[in-house]
Amino acid sequence: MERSFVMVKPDGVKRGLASSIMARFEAKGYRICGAKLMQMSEDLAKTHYAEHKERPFFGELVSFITSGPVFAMVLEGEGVIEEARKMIGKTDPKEAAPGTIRGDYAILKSENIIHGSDSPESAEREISLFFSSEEIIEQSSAANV
Ligand code: 3AN
Repeated sequence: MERSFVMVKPDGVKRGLASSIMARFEAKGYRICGAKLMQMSEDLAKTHYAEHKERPFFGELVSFITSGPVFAMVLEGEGVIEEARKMIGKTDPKEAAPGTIRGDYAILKSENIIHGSDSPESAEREISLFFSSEEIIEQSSAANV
């Protein structure tokens, strides 16, 4: 089953939006198979955002994403990678439609509340960067299911 990596950024966690954001994905029908509050190290931030390392805002991006705890999640369900991106909305919150997470909760591109994997390759890479295999629970094999 398809999986995606989604992360509420420090601005979202500080504003107390982590649970509301997680609730949107659960209400849609995706399973949460991993979730944790964590402080990203500078090394992890640089690896995660490696594709942006030549961009002028790279330094800002790394200091912002390490400025406080993030809430990282692994979501599972059919088509979750593309659909979670639709639920998240455009990178610039000013262009994100109302009803999307960025459209509803954010104003600035540099503080846009949430990250979501943009392809199956990034999903796989990001899940393994942030979660160990023991931290990902197959719900069908959980004791109470
Ligand atoms: P997305 O998160 O929608 O996939 P990307 O991958 O283009 O967007 O950008 C990664 C992150 O870099 C964004 N979430 C945003 O926080 C930040 N970012 C992108 N463009 C800018 C910019 N022009 N100025 C500041 N931060 C930016």
